[in-house]
Amino acid sequence: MPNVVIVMGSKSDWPTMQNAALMLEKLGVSYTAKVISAHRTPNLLTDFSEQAASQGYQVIIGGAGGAAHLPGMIAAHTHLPVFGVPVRSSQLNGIDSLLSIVQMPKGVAVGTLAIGEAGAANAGLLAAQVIGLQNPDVQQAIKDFRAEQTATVLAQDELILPSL
Ligand code: RP5
Repeated sequence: MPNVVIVMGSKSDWPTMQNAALMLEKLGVSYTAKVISAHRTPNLLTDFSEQAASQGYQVIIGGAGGAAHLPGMIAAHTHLPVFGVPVRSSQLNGIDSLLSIVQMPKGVAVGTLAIGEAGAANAGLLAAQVIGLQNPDVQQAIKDFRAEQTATVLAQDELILPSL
């Protein structure tokens, strides 16, 4: 069974959530992705969440837009860590998604990321960091990614300010 499962409320969330998948791939973390809706398929959501740990998943990433109760409802049914990604909505630009994911009442935790693509990529990164605690190869891949990112930024600086 893959280590990480990416759950999204609709196929329309995939252009955002694929950024989590790309990050997991880059860091060598096995994952799968599913469409499960908190309000359109509530029974499936309950079954999935209750069985996620016994299925072998270690981290769940939940992405949804609008009244985005998906990550919170998953977290209510499992002890696994859940990271929530607010998907940008057409009406309120994702502010509704952010507030409904981030503002969890005390006692059930969802680690909420930024709205949109950056949040999805960082959810993949954070999930990899959790997996990396027990997996030296993933941990090394994260260190390499960070070093590469730093080198890229330093190179940009040299490009912009050659004479300083
Ligand atoms: C949520 O409603 C989904 O997560 C999606 O972001 C939003 C709109 O879904 P569609 O109407 O595009 O299927 O359930």
